[in-house]
Amino acid sequence: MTALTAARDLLGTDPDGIWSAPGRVNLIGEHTDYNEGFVLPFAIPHRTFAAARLREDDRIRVSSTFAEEPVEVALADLSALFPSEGDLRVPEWSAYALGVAWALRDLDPSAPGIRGADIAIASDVPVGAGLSSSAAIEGAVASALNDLWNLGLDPVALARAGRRAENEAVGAPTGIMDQMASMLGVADAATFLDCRTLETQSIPTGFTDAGLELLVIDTRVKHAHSTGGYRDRRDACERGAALMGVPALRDVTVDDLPRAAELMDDVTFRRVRHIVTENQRVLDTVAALRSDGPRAIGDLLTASHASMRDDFEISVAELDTAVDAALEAGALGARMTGGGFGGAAIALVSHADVAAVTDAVESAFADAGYLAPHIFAVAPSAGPRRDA
Ligand code: GAF
Repeated sequence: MTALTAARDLLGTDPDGIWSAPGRVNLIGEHTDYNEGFVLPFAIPHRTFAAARLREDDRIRVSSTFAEEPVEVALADLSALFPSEGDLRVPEWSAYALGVAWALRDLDPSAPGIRGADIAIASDVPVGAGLSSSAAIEGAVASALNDLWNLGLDPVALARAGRRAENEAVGAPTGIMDQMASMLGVADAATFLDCRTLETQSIPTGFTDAGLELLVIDTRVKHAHSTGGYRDRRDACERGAALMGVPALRDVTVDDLPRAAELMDDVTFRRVRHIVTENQRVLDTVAALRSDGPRAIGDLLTASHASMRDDFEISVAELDTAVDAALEAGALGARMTGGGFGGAAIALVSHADVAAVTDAVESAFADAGYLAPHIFAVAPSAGPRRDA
């Protein structure tokens, strides 16, 4: 059964519509988003579907194929469920959806189109793999409510609502990359996003014409951004920016690094150095894609991984094994993608080398006694849409 059919079946009655939004991979630019820097993600073919139907009352009810029980609450009571009022009092999956409903309603609680709704969610985005299954839920629900409530919001406003859900409803201190990547996805192009201005440019990746595949290697080590490591890195970045006397690390350049080294302890300095050099690598990757094509970006991807492994220290042994094995078997470049502490790596591979790289990674995982990884190719794909 497809995820679209599963969402429709789960709703139980005829939906007013079915909407979907994609997950994402990040080609390069990790942890730069909340430092007001640059990122280059793209939407993937895996999608989350929301089948929805307006109700006569003011209650919102969300159900999902990954949970046994639906969650139902009055629209006006939504904020009482979230961490700003204490602990999260609903299952995390539902807080992504309910948080979006809360954030959209909060823009104008008296908007005439706002009513209760039943929303059923099903997804084929792997969960906990660093592919933004949460942003896909937020994008699908935001798209559904934007239409059903006649809000007329643009994709950036919907992405902002998704980020508010993540930060304030779920309590994960994330940036806005994932929501923007999902909401602004286009086929065959990555989204070059300036996280300070939220300006975007579509950058064609040219993978197919260059005979390349982008492989995702899901290590199956689950990660979660509402837990300590992500927040700790964010705190270190804020400390580094304060010591440099700038509003955000976006304002620090590679030339400023010697001064940074004098101003801060070694750990904070290495966190700062990752952000500063990663921002530069994003700019270099965009320039290389434009002038020389995707075969020219491999070394930048691999350098990004080294920086996350050694300076930002967010990799894990499984991710390093995936990257090393892929490179040894001929990948042009490889890196972990997403927030780290588990999740997935990506590898840029010539079409002819896909089987060899896949075999090499699978063997390395088996030799190390790790769970067998899930390995699949992804191509840049379209953003949200109404499917029915
Ligand atoms: C997670 C977060 F949700 C993003 O905002 C971003 O910080 C990413 O980790 C790291 O680049 O996906």
